[in-house]
Amino acid sequence: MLSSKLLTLVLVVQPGRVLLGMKKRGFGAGRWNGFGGKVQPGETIEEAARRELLEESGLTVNTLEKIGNLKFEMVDDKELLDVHVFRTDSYNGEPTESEEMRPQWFGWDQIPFSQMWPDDILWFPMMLQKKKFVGYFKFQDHNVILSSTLKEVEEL
Ligand code: 8OG
Repeated sequence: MLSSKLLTLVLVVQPGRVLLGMKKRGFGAGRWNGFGGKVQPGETIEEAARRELLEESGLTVNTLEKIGNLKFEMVDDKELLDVHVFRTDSYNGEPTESEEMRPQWFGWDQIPFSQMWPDDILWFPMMLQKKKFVGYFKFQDHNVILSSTLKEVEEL
């Protein structure tokens, strides 16, 4: 049986552009991604999403929309990553570099998928179209997707 670890991921979207951060250290370093991390004991998933967004980008938000749920299995790792993905279309503050992330805006047609997690190219189009999705990806070496399922859903 795999135990699972709860994580969050927040995408800040504006008309025609999306904010990504270059992960400077730790898991996923060297990749562009949304903002997020582990849910701490005593926190709700949404509280964790807001905390990580603020810590990593300097932004606060009024509303976060649940947009996706992605599960990742890494070969030889007994822990399943259960990533709760949120989208927000408005924010407060200015994107600010943190120890963990260097934020940058990208046009919807200039998203740097070759420098992102390999699954992102599959679900970003749904996220940008505000379609909800659930996915499961089995990874080898953080780079290769061995098997996957991804589908649009009505509710999360
Ligand atoms: O706390 P830490 O930085 O290690 O959290 C990992 C972050 O990476 C968290 O926001 C969830 C996110 N993440 C994965 N896998 C993937 C993935 O395949 N694609 C994207 N876009 N984010 C991922 O853990």
